[in-house]
Amino acid sequence: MAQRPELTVYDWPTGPYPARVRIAIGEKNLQASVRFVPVNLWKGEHKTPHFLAKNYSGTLPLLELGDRTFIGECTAITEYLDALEGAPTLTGATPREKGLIHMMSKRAELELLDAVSVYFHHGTPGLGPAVEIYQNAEWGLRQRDKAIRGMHYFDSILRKQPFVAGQTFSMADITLIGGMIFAGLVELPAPTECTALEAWYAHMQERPSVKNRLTISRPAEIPSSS
Ligand code: GTS
Repeated sequence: MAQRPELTVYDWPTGPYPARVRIAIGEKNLQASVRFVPVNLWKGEHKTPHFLAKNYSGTLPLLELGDRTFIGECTAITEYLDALEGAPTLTGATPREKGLIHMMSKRAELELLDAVSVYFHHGTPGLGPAVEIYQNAEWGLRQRDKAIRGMHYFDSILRKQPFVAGQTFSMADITLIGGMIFAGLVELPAPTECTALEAWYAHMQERPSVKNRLTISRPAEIPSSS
């Protein structure tokens, strides 16, 4: 049996970006290889010098490998996890699949997830005054409008195909799920006419990796050795 990697994920379990990596871990069935370390966003623990030394961007999630290499950015972490064992299942096997999945995942970030995030940090109280040292409400509200346009865009895509990047589930679906989770947290519902997007999201929430993402970090599930 292949040696399991020693992996540590620093995250905040309910966060939409951490959800992306938790879902990828579930899809790849790597739960038993991962130790989760909570970093409290609401207390600003992701902005301390100690954490910034690990991740310059001061964001979660962050992956630490056994040799103390740190990999930030959900896309990079997902690509790492997908390449670990056997065939990639989330980031594409052929050059065409890889290109399409990366493009659609990036669009899901730009047009929805990141836009909702900016809305949260600028157009709402965000993480509170101690953490949000600069806010620009107008910019936040513009990003909220961008997110709504993004929902319409992905609705049009999902009218034509079952998954965000084509005929199979991929990292692009995970990124859009992150966007929809964040939209739910900030009470930004999809416009009622986005029925294909809503149907896809209901379908996604039935996947075990999505359903169980919050419970994969129970201490009992962390192996002592394997
Ligand atoms: N581009 C980064 C990625 O893809 O990993 C963005 C990560 C990100 O923004 N993470 C959020 C964060 O650290 C976590 S959460 O909002 O989803 O819980 N936010 C805190 C901040 O101050 O930006």
